[in-house]
Amino acid sequence: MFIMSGQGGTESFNRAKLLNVGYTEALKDHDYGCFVFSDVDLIPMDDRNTYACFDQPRHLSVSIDKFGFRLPYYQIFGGASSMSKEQFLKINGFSNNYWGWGGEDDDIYNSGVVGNCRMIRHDRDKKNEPNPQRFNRLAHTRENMGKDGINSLTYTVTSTERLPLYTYITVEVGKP
Ligand code: BGN
Repeated sequence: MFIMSGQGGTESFNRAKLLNVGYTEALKDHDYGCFVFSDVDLIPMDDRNTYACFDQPRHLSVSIDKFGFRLPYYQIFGGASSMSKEQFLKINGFSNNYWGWGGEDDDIYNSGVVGNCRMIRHDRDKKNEPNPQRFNRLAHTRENMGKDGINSLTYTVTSTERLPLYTYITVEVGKP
């Protein structure tokens, strides 16, 4: 199943929370065992980059045109990644506390091989300014991950559209 979770309201963007919502909502339809988390602006260029789950969490978008088809830094885990249900629950999902741009993906990271992607060019959205607190939050991932994630996720679904190729849910995720 393909879920697109979009943030409603006018508060700061929270990418990681939307990914947690996608995971939670998908499980209401079926007991899925594998989850692929992808930004909407990323188009895979090579279908040998299998969007599936592996024995470890996998970073799928390892080579993006915007970054000259190279990893911008070794630990990057943003863009597109896959995790089994078991792997995801082991780390309690994504943190719910990264508001605005940056850092939420560094909270969990790993790497892969044939991940060429085109990134759709766009300006930074309003309410997604670089989050000045991300450096501090990142220093405390291990202390917080047990209580900040899937087990503390709160949100309200405001609309669900079942379209032919994907389900589009709009969700209120609260504010910082
Ligand atoms: C990094 C961001 C990531 C983002 C990549 C690629 C941070 C944390 C700073 C300690 N990380 O710099 O979130 O995916 O750039 O754009 O800002």
